[in-house]
Parts: sequence; structure tokens; C-alpha cells
Amino acid sequence: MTTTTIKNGTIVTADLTYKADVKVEGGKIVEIGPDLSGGKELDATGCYVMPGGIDPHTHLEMPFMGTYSSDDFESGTRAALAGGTTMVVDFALPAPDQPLLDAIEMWSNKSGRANCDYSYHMAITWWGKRVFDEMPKVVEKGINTFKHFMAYKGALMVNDDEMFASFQRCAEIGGMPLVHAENGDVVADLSARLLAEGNDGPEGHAYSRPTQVEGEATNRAIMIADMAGVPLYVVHTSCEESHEAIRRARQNGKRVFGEPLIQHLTLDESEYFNKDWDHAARRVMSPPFRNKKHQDSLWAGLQAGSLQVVATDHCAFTTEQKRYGVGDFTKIPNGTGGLEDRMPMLWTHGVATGRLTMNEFVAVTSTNSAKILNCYPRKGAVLVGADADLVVWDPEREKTISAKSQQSAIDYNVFEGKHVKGLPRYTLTRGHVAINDGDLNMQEGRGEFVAREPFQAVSKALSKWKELTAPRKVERTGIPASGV
Ligand code: DUC
Ligand code: ZN
Ligand code: ZN
Ligand code: ZN
Repeated sequence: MTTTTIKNGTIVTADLTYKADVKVEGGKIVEIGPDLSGGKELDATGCYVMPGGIDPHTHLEMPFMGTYSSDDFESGTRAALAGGTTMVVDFALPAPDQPLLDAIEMWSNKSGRANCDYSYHMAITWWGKRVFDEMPKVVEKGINTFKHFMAYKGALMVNDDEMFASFQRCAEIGGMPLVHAENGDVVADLSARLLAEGNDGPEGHAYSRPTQVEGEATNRAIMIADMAGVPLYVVHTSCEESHEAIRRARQNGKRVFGEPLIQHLTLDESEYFNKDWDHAARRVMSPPFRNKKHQDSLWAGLQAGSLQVVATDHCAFTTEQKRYGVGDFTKIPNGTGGLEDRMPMLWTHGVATGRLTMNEFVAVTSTNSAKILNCYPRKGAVLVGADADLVVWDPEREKTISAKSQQSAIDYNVFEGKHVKGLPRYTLTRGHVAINDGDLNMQEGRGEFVAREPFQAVSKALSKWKELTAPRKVERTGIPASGV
């Protein structure tokens, strides 16, 4: 059994900052305290010892828009570890009519090469009795979150009746729905109109997905979730309209979560107006980047707690893949990378600027995801008994982000040229030192699936809702004869 001791560092968790050493054995944290020793010793002088990052939203080797995203579980988790992230939650995505359990099987095959631990969300890409019947079996397999695309009409999109049925099913089985909240009908209409007017460049993508599209869908999903008596997790919250809906729902006692992406926090819509077609197309993702007003709203949400986690939606396509959309922006594969850069970018633009405390940084990059997705304190914690998924964070280490030195398999980086200060000195995945003072030491296939239990809060919410809305039939007298 390998023993490692992290010495002379300051532990930073979501709620505490204190000096202590951490001893790791058999992949778990076994002791926290002063003056520990034993096994391989890692010097954390000047560093913060934090729970490894959890990226709750990635798409590795995903079939999408006529191609596959180019980072697989090997390169994707290698990028994750290089940036201090020790767990990813990916989406098992059934093809139309494909059984959910088949999709899990496919994803299990892909993730066999993962360098760090991972879990899955299940995407509900079609609806029918078969899906309804399979959903509890998905929960039994340790997948308790179900993603619904309200956009991608004609492909992944589910309609309101399907969403309502699926949300109610989630409530019955202890699942939590996730939504990609964009009004797919409006997007399809605006896209067709833009193309007809000859507006076929990447900027058309941004014009076709205004913030109202996202705000409307977020409100709708929140109300449908409320009627179904189930919590709701809104992925890639990118604008004030969506954030406002989440904020209001939470104030009213609804259990609704919002997830900004590091891309939306730090990159803006001007990227789509770059003269270089490739530059703009490489940044096409849904929802698109927004303006400063919306970025400020997202930062404020992280500060106030009305938005809870920072993800990447890592879905990387090469320049060659992006060029499928020359002459028609609707064919540009949607997605950007960010796994390696999420934590350094958030530290640089969040902690170093004073927008976030170090403890808030840990909360939004790790602990909150573990709690919301139900794998805390195995993940997201520096506690005895927790998995030794740890990052020893050096606030003085710096670099300029470049595709030339990244782990991702693609040929560019949307953060190219950005300077970051704050990087891992060591990253440990269940005790294995995968990043060692800047050197990579991956163990391909080391990653394990993290099963997550059903949500307790769901059935309680359901019974409250049933109580409030149980139909009462009115016994009437004097019913008039039906007239014609
Ligand atoms: N948005 C993207 O940009 N890519 C993957 C899927 C999504 O919703
Ligand atoms: Zn999405
Ligand atoms: Zn996504
Ligand atoms: Zn090892």
C-alpha cells in the first residue's frame, strides 16, 4: 500500500483554512494534523492543499453534430489532472431509440482509459415507455441525474410533455433533472432566418441564441420542475435572465442550482466578431459567450451563492471539425474545451482579483458539485476517510496558456495567450501523484466510476407537492342539463 505525506502546506476547504499535514494511504486520506511523516513526502511549502477539482459537466468522445468530440477519456482526464481537476462527470448519451442501459455500456467502454475518477449523467434524448421503465435501473447503476436538452430541435431536443413526464419520473425514483435551457424552437426559427438573409458566419450563431432564449427556457424548466416536485440543475447558466430565474426560484424555496462555465465568466461575445473565421468558429458553443453585463451577473451569483458551481462543458473539436460549418454556422460543431484551464483561470480571475475567497473557490470548483451530485464527502473534501483526490496549489506558479503545451488533443485553445498565476504543484488522484511538480505521471485506466445514491430530498419535495395539489372533486348540486 502506497503511503504519501503532504507536508508544510495550508489546507483550504470550502469552510476552513488551517496549517496541517495530510497523510494518504491506499488511496484515502488517513490522517490530518501537525508534523506527520511517512512514505513519499511531498513538500507543500507556500501552497494550499485543496480537494481536487470536480468538473460536473464534460463531453468526452461524444457523438455530436455529425462527428465526435476530440478529447476522449484519456486525453480529457489528463488535461483535467494537469489543471488540478480529479473527477469529471460526463454525459451518457443514447442515440434515438437506443436503450439507456446500452448507452451506459458504451460510456463504460470509453471511460476504461480514464486517468482519474469519473461519473455519468444520463441524457434523456428521446421519450417512450422503454425510457420510463429503464430510468430506475439507471439509478440502480449509480446514476441519479438526468439531462434534458431543450434545444437542438430535430436531434436531442425533448418537448415540454416529455420533460414533464421525465421530471415526474425523476421525482419517483430519487433522480434530479438537469436542463440545457434554450428555447430550441426559437433558435431554429432565428437560425433559418439568419441563413436566408445570408448571415452564415459564426457570428450568426450568437445572433440565433439571444439571452431571452435562455431566460425563457430556464423559467419554463423551473416551473415544470416545481409542478413535478423535483429539484432542478440548470447547466451552463450564461446570462442574467437565466440567473435571475434561478435566483428567484431559490428565494421562493425551490431547490434549483445554476452552473456557470469558466468560458462564460472570462470570454465575451466580441470573440464572434473576430475577422478570422477560424477564430470565431472555434468559440462557437451553446449558449454563446455574452457581454460584460452578463459576466458580471455570473460573478455576482458565485459570490452571493445564487450560482453554485463552475464547470467547463468541455466538448472539444479541432479546427478541421469546426470547418464543417463554412457557409452555414448551424453546422459548426458546438463546443469548446476548458478542462485544463478551469481552475487556473478561475483562480486568476476570481481569487487573485478578490472576487472570490479561497474557500469560495474550493466550494465552486469542487465541494458544491460533490454535495449537489451526491458524492460528498467521498469527493470534494479534505477529511479522514475521503478519497485522496487532492491538489497542492501553488499560488506563485504561472504560465501563459497555449495550445502548444496543452494536454487536450485539439489544435488550439480558446484561452490562448491568457496569463494565469496559480497552478498545481501536485495533483493526486486517489493517492497517485499524477502531476508531480509540473511533470506528468499518468496511470491510464486508473480512473474508477463513482456511483451516486438517489436523492433523499426528492421524495420529500414530491409529497409536499402532492399534498398541496391533490385534486379535490367538488360535489355539485343543480348541474344544468347540457345545452345545445
Ligand atoms: N453545448 C455545446 O456547446 N456543446 C455540447 C453540447 C452543448 O449543449
Ligand atoms: Zn448543453
Ligand atoms: Zn454540455
Ligand atoms: Zn502511484
